[in-house]
Amino acid sequence: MMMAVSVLDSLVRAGLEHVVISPGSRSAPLAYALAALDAHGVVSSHVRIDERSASFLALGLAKKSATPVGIVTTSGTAVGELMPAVMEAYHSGIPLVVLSADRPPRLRGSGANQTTTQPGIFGTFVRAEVDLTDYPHDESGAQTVALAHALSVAFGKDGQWRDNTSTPRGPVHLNLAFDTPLTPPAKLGKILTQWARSLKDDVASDSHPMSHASALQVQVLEDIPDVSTGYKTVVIAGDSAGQIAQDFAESLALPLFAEPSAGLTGAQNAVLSYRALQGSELWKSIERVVLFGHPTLSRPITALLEHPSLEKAVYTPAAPSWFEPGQRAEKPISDLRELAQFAGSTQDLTVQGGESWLNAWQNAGRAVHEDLMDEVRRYRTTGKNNGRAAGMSLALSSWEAAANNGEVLLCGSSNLIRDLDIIAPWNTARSAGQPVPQVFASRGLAGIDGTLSVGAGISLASALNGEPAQSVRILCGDITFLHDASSMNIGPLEKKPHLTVDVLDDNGGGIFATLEHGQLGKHPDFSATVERFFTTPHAVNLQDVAHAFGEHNGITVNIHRVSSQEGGK
Ligand SMILES: Cc1ncc(C[n+]2csc(CCOP(=O)(O)OP(=O)(O)O)c2C)c(N)n1
Repeated sequence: MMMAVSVLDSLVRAGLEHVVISPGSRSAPLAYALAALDAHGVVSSHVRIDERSASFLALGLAKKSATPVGIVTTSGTAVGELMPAVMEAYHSGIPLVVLSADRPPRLRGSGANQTTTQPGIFGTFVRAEVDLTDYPHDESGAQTVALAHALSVAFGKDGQWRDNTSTPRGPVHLNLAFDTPLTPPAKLGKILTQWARSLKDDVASDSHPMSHASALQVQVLEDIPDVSTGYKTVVIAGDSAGQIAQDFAESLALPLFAEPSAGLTGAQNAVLSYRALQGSELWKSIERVVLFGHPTLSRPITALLEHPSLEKAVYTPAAPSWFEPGQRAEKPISDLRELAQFAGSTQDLTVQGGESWLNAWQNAGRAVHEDLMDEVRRYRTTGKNNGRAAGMSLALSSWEAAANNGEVLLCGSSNLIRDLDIIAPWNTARSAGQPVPQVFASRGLAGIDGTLSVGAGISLASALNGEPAQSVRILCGDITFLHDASSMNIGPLEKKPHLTVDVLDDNGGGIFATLEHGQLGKHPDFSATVERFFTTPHAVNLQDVAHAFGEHNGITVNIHRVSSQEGGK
């Protein structure tokens, strides 16, 4: 019990606000301590049966709150269930603190029930780990040091608890060995209450030096130098680039290619439907590329960033989580002034016809976007699904609903985020006056797993101390929805998220039709293989699935069916 209390105490003092827990006996000391903290409003706890759902819920909570979130599990396979979310968190730099309960060392390897090798189980996917077998009594102090290190990594701090930008943020693993008895003696109830109360006072009085967790890096553009050079430069804003990408592009009059989850709040420099301009004279005339964030959505952007004759730079204000040093072609630049010198200013640069570099791009993008909007309008009036018209139509509706209703938009992986990428109305007359919605996506590894749970986490991040849940709209395909359907199982004692899920049901993984398999699937020798092994049609009534989990779990599901008569698959 002492270890559970000590570890949670340190985490709360460091800034932990949310903990997700799944039931189990070995983790009982953590559960009882956590219950006391929850009852006194020190942390917000969330209970989920399925550890995979629990871990993606934690991922969503951490994504939105930009601070570490705890996940408590019992021993055995329960710990392994966390792997996908831990992998995603590692690659997208999201801080999670895994607290796995374990048997004491003398029982490990002995065939004891529900006992396996938990230390090191996450391999390279955690930024720090510690096996707490004797904490806080360990005489050598090594476990205390290792725990302090893991906490500092999770909270983005160095050993002196100053902001640390040299280690990437990400998940850490605390393995806690608990011996019997696993339940607190009855008299401990009062002591746990006192502890929770005093911890609440301490955290509220803000006196402890560890109480400020550094939020994930927010960069502000200040005094960009006068840049006299001019190159035909474009700025790419990949996932989690942040508003700095737009500010940078604006200050140098550069066109901006922004992915939906770039994290922009305004996008005056955005080029609509930018990827459709690949192959144009403008595209061919690009000389330099500046990258913010992690781009994953399109082959034109991948090709641009791999182009051997272009000069490329990537903005790295802190150690990035999404690539290893030396593994990318772009020059890493951490200083914005140096980056501005690299990019050059296009204020005075004109292209053929006398247009400015920026206007030429924005006009070309607008023209393509208008054509795509014609396809969307045609689909909406006739039901004819030409190409990705149905996907673009739904993506646009979800974006506009999110913008108008003040919802956060979460995009699942696969086609729809790419449809949104090409149809996003960043700065059109139609979107004038509309706020840009906050958009998230799990682009670390672009898995189709955990999407509903991540959405619930984003929604519940604000639900501290009785605050209402944030409205979140999820845009996803039918397979993505089914993959995580069991995350709609939210118990009656739990805080409810506020979710609307827009599902495009095209009866399988439509993305494969857009990849090489689509062509092969037309060949009689391969069509059955492609359908069964890639598309995976499901024959499930998705609305029934949603209903099965109950009307009162805070989730509304809208199914948008695309049948083959409409030109779908
Ligand atoms: C966890 C995981 N498993 C498998 C994949 C490979 N994959 C990518 S997209 C996709 C199909 C998604 O189908 P759906 O959600 O219906 O979206 P659509 O392709 O129709 O847009 C699959 C299986 C993945 N990205 N992640």
